[in-house]
Amino acid sequence: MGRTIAQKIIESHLVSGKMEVGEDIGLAIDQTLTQDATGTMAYLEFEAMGVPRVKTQRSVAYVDHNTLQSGFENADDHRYIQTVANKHGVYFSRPGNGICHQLHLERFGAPGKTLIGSDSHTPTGGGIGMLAFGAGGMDVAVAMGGGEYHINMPSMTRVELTGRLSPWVSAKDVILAVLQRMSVKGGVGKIIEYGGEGVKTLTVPERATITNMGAELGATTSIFPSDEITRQFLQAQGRGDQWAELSSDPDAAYDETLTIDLSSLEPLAACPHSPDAVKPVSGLAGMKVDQVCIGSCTNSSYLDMMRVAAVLKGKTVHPQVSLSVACGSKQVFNMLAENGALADMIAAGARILECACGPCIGMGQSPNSGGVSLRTFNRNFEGRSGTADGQVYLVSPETAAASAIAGSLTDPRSLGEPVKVELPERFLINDNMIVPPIEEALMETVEVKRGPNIKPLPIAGPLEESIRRRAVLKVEDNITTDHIMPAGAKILPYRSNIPYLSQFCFAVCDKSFPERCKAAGGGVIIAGHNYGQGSSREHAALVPLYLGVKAVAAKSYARIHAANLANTGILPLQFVNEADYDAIDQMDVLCLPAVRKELEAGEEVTLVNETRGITMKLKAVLTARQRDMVLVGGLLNYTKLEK
Ligand code: MIC
Ligand code: SF4
Repeated sequence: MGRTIAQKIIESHLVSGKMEVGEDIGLAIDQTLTQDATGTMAYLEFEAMGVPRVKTQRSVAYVDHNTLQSGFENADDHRYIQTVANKHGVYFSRPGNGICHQLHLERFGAPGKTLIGSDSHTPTGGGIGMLAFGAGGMDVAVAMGGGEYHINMPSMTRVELTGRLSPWVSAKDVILAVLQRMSVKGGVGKIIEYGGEGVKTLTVPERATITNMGAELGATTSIFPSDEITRQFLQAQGRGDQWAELSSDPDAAYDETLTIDLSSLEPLAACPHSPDAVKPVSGLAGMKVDQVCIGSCTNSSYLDMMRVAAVLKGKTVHPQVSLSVACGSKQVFNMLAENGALADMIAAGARILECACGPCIGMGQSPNSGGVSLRTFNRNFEGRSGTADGQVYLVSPETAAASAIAGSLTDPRSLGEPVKVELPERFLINDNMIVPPIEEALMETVEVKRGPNIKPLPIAGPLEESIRRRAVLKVEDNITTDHIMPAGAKILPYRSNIPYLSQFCFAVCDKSFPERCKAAGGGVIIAGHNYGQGSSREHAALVPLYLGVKAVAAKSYARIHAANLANTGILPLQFVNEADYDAIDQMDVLCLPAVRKELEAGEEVTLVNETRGITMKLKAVLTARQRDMVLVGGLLNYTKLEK
């Protein structure tokens, strides 16, 4: 039988396991990326492994998240990452160069390669035909050391694109339409492959917007074919030699197919507080807007920015609106500066930010109390903007720009004649902000500089024979990693200081959690479906570990978070009978009397709710390898033992 695009790349990188849906497979990884908010941990973990030099074809360390330096912490972390990267064979992208995913697409990504990144939006690379996965920092550290990356073999979903987008309707509306149909958990365990006639109407940056937000579907990754359009993009980046054609076989079998008629789409918006709460802009039009933010790894390409500039040209941002714009990379920023588009934005009153994640991760530009903020970003989780009651809507750059002028949510189709923007034949190429690693022979001359904010990593011990702890927290469905371990300008500088971070664990849902958990001597977290959706931050596992969390019992998990729990040595359990979720209240005393033996024997885990006198069964959400990992206290211990 024929192969899908993803199956072909998996086949050519398969190191262990069978390509059968649900089976644990180990892949060889060609490239890795890290960003600064997860990178400090990833490099600390890499150092702990004792591998002198990365073994990948290309590893890149980007600095794009923690760019507000209101104390020494972020600058120290940047310096640590720069020196550790330099020493161990990693390319370093200096602060100001741009957002990791945009940059990787421009300068390093290549069709047919595998990439893992310590950031959940790494699948942006799927826009160029890469098989790119978001992963926890420990997984990235292992891949840098030459180790396999493990996933469960996903099922294949094909999204058949027909027709062509109407004027003022954009790639963002395509992925919002997919989210509307599939929901934030509809992609779990799946690779989403785009195909059909509509593909050739979309440029690489547009495809990348779509694969980027596949993360919000919970998908393992998303991918487009690599075709003539991909070749032209790479050529315009001066990398035509890295192009390879990639398509699915005509008889490839998909487990599921969804058809999206591009011609029938209209501008859409994801309403607070979930990327799948999607409604047509036309139905919401007229809603007063306080803030508009344009940028992020989803929508900060040259095409996006040129369209925004064309809408803003000759206009003034509405007096009641604050508009911020951040280009995705220095390349984009520089080109806009040279062709005058930046001047059009400045003249209109846009607040120009540096090329970085910025407001997307709450690094500045939090909206006013209860403020309505339109953002071209990918996540609108509660509190993520830094304003607890901020109302964030996710929209396309066209909708964002039109609304910034009007002062209210505006359907861009009302602007009349569409703006015409084309990709350049040649992008402005200047890699002067990428520092290559020092040659191997001189490695010893590089001193890794560590600031006082870097505190030791918590490391789990071997799994106990039995666990008897309280249900220290009970939460609902769709809990995000932004709930578990919030980000934002005040907390992000402490990503390498787990003890400090721990004070904010679950602050969005329950400020008393850290104290209660510590006082109880740790415990078990009870959760609904899709627990841990969103980011790849392993801090959402490391911090609970530090607070003494031994296990999570949930109805289901988001992929990367489940892997991060196992990597840190916390046991991810799933209710065999979903209704048992209702048989546990917060602070009930729970006992897992034979957890270690049951796990070793591959049996279901028994949980006794001693407070209620009820016994139930749970399944460990672990592959055989992860089970061994949890038994010894996580991936670092496991990797050391393997040596
Ligand atoms: C995000 O968009 O949530 C982040 C911040 O980029 C995270 C990584 C992090 O928490 O550092 C992600 O998407 O993985
Ligand atoms: Fe940065 Fe936002 Fe993209 Fe995360 S989603 S990498 S915070 S721009």
